[in-house]
Amino acid sequence: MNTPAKNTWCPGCGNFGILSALKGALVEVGIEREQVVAVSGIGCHGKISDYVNVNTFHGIHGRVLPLATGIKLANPALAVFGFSGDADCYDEGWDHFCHAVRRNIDVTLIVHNNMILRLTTGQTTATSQTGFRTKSTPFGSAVPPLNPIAHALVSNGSFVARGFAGDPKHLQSLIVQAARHRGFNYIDIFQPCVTFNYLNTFEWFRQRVYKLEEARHDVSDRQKALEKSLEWGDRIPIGVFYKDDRPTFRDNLPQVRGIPLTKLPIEDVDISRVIESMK
Ligand SMILES: Cc1ncc(C[n+]2csc(CCOP(=O)(O)OP(=O)(O)O)c2C)c(N)n1
Ligand code: SF4
Repeated sequence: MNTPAKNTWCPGCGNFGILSALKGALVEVGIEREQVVAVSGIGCHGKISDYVNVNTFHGIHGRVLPLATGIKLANPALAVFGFSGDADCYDEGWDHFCHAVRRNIDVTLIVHNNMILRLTTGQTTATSQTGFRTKSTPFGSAVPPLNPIAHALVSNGSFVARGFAGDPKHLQSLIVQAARHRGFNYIDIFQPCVTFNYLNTFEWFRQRVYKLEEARHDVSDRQKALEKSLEWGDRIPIGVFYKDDRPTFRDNLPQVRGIPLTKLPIEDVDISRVIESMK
């Protein structure tokens, strides 16, 4: 699963927990590496596509989901994983996220949520805590953070989960469940940035997180999941909030439901009439 690339993440970064959980999950699920595509965005998180030995596409900022969607629609045999940051997904890529959830695109999206724009050396993102002082908010962030889990739930998300990079074994089990589920498999991960986020540290999360499965949460109850998604403070839930089976985007698209685009013969295609019609 390793690549020859030199890992340049800071020692102790939460991204290591995600990388280790991902590798463990791919081995546990037993998908051949040729069948896996990892698409990543721009940021520290985006480097993950250099460190795992599968097919990879390091895209542009905020565009993980359009790329992942295209790959999956063209070749549904592939297991497509998207890796995004909180700014990459919840700021620059927010519109793509909203629509991927309701369309139920059959990909797994992993968001490395460190609650800060790291690669640009520390500004607030949509998930930064109110009052958080950064380069862009010297007097503290003035607005409440966005709640992406609640948003995914109210938009009919079919697999909605949250993990913690400080508990890679639990995170691995979430990625395994996501990889085995058909639909938009969304996992937000608390990923402490040990260099720039002095507030949301490993210790901060360790003191607060608890596992939904240990609290006997019913993953088929969207209403209860929504209640859980609003919990924030001394106790913060991680685990699967909600899961169901509903048709994916591809199932509802007659034009791509048949033979995959990558298998269609292209030798005899005549596009001259289309070109003519556009003149
Ligand atoms: C279109 C575009 N806009 C802005 C940037 C500048 N930029 C680079 S990384 C980044 C955000 C990084 O934050 P996040 O997605 O949270 O990832 P992290 O570095 O924290 O993993 C931004 C805004 C860019 N590269 N491209
Ligand atoms: S700056 Fe933060 S997110 Fe980036 S590698 Fe270092 S610890 Fe990780």
